[in-house]
Amino acid sequence: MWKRLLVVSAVSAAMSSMAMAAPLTVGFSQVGSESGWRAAETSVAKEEAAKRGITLKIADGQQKQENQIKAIRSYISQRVDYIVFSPIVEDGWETVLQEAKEADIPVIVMDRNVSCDPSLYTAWVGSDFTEEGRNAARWLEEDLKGKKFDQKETVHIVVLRGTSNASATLGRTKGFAEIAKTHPNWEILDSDDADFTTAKGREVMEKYLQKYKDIDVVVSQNDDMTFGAIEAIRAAGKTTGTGGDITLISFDGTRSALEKVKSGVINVDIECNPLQGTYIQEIINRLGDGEPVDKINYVEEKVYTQKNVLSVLGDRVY
Ligand code: GYE
Repeated sequence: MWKRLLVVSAVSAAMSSMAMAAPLTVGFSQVGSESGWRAAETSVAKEEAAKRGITLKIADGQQKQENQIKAIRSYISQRVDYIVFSPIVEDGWETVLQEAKEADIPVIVMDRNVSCDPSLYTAWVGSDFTEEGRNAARWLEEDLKGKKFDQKETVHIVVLRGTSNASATLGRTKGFAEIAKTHPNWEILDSDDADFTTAKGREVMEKYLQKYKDIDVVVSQNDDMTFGAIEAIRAAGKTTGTGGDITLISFDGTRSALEKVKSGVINVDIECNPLQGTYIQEIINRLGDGEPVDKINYVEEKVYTQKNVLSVLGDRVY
């Protein structure tokens, strides 16, 4: 009898340690694959998961909120351990996040923000997009100092915005506008959503070049749109960057854009850090150990110009 009991408890101890060692499953609902930045974010998430033996399920939302909602629902029914998602837009997530909460699955929001009640998710990791917008304007303030635009002449600006209602778009627009408003000679001629893609960036820029004779500054809210804008500007016979006809401000800081900062084609790139996978891993570890986590987690970011770009290009992985 005692022997049997011992065997049974040894077996159940082994089973529970096996259960404890069972790999975590994380369901990741990604926005899509619109940009180089997005590709980097996805590959970092994969690398981090692989390093730690996490089973990572990825669903590509293909730029549609309804696809992301479907993916989150399917992760809930699969009973994954954690749900991570990068929301295409800020609004409209209440119902599905309530469902995840009722199923007791922690949700970590990544990169862009959601506007709903924060009790519906466990933590958010991403960028301070408004500060990124301010940084772009601060750089422009400095750059214009001592030039003909300083105080007097009008600076004609166009803005290529990202996806409509995405927090990256909203924040960068707001931060830049906040500072632009304080300069009576900065005139924002136009701004349109160009969806964070090269094709749209080119299309909107072509339209602006036909519509406005004098464009002094282009603020392009990601590198991919910037590449499209460069093509359109060159096709119109103009130059960009250091000493060029049009000053080019970009966001993201992907390797291919930083190469263009180095060669002077892009004046400045406001970094947006896509390495959130590393931060999320930390959060998952803490939650697993029953430790508290911060609700809001900002990633670190810098501003790159020709002066400091070499310091980062060497070991840039994305
Ligand atoms: O800037 C852009 C992308 O949400 C921060 O989305 C992200 C933005 C990034 O596709 O390139």
